[in-house]
Amino acid sequence: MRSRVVVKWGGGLITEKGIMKTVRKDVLDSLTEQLDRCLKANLDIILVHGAGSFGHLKAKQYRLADGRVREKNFEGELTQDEAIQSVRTDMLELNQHVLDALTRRDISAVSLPPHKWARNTGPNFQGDITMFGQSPSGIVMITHGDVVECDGPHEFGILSGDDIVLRLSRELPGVERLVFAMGGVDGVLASPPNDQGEGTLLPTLKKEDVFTGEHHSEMDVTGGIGLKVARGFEALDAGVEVYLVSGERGERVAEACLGLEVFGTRLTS
Ligand code: IP8
Repeated sequence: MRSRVVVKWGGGLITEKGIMKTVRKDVLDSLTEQLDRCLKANLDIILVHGAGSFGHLKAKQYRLADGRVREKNFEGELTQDEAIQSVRTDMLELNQHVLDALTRRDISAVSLPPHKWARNTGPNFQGDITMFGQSPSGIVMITHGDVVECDGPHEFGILSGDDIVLRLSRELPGVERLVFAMGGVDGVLASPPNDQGEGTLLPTLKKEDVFTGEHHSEMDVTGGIGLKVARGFEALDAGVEVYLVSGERGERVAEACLGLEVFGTRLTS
């Protein structure tokens, strides 16, 4: 069986997080070049991307992570139903930027947006993820964080790409590694960055270790680095190697995917 790697391109990496719907094309091109290197080394890649400024800002404004809000106690012109459609459309637009970057390097991909195949949020969401294991080799299967329908009174919610990567890593056959490519950090830090923006990188992280992670809850509707680490340890427990690396420097994402020595954080048990 060919080796399979699940990669998450963070939304804060591929978009300008605070500026509505702004894609970082140079970053996308670099990540795609690295993905190409992995494909040429015969890895099967399953790619999941986050939302960044194509999802979190509007989801936050219209309280989409809280599900149906009966009174209209948010600022904005849209109803929640219109906001759901709008965020889904914006996510398809971001996904198209990802597909375009792959096309520029002649990489074939199939994209399956969660609102078409998944229900409920969190790691126990429902949906047929076996589809992601069925592509012919060399074709990259892609999905992303999204607004999905939910059972019960919430009616809808936000399914994070971090929950999706866990399920893919755990349930698809042959997944050797899970790699989180992040923006603004080299990995998991022991303490917050200083005035020069430098923090102490933890090359390895055990469950009981203390780490720091900025979570911009004023603009993020999902869990930041804490969620990645939590889902990462669950994947590790299932026998998958887990790395958190910078997606902005060198070829660290490719190195992590290929199992080479890499500057970043590796989860250990
Ligand atoms: O950035 C969030 O996905 P994530 C999805 O992978 C939306 O956590 C629509 C905000």
